[in-house]
Amino acid sequence: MRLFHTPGSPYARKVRAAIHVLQMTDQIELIKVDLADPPAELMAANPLGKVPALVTPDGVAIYDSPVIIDYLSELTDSHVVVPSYGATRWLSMKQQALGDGIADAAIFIRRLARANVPADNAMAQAQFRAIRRSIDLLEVRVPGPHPDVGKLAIAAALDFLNRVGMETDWAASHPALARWFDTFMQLPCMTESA
Ligand SMILES: N[C@@H](CCC(=O)N[C@@H](CS)C(=O)NCC(=O)O)C(=O)O
Repeated sequence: MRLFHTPGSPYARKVRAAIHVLQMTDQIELIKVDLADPPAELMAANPLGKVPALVTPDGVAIYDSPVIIDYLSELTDSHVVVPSYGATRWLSMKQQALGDGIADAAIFIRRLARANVPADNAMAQAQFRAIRRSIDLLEVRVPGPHPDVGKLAIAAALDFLNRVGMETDWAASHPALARWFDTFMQLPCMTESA
């Protein structure tokens, strides 16, 4: 299988980390793409032109990141990354939505900045508030230690904020979440997928 990705994408990071947890690294070839000049193969696989996108040996394209992780989990008949049912599943799904949503907001803010929209613009400010509310919630509902898809999404999103230098004081003002993040980032799935 081939995974189109960029090293910097938080969604691709989540998928690479899931691949590690599922012990599928030797079955998936990582194809790094330049989103400024996306290859025809990526466009053929995903009409949205976004990464990550997975192509199976039969040529079937799978996107977006939650679907890829669900697909790989089913292939391996594993519920380690995507819990199968009940409260554990829904918490994990919800955490994935929150983590991906933080990443969505951060990416939107960066797009506005690239288009020379000032940071105090109402659209940007609404996205900053969404990120702050999400981080505040995570401080009172600190994620657990198990690397399921929810925790992978949250860790990938927080790491993305750190890497792009956005909301960089979140760790100082959210000590419980910062402790979780520091420990979680030491897991092999996170160090190996960086
Ligand atoms: N919901 C998608 C989001 C994917 C996404 O937005 N990827 C960004 C990179 S971080 C992208 O490919 N952007 C290129 C574009 O929008 O043209 C997922 O979870 O996979």
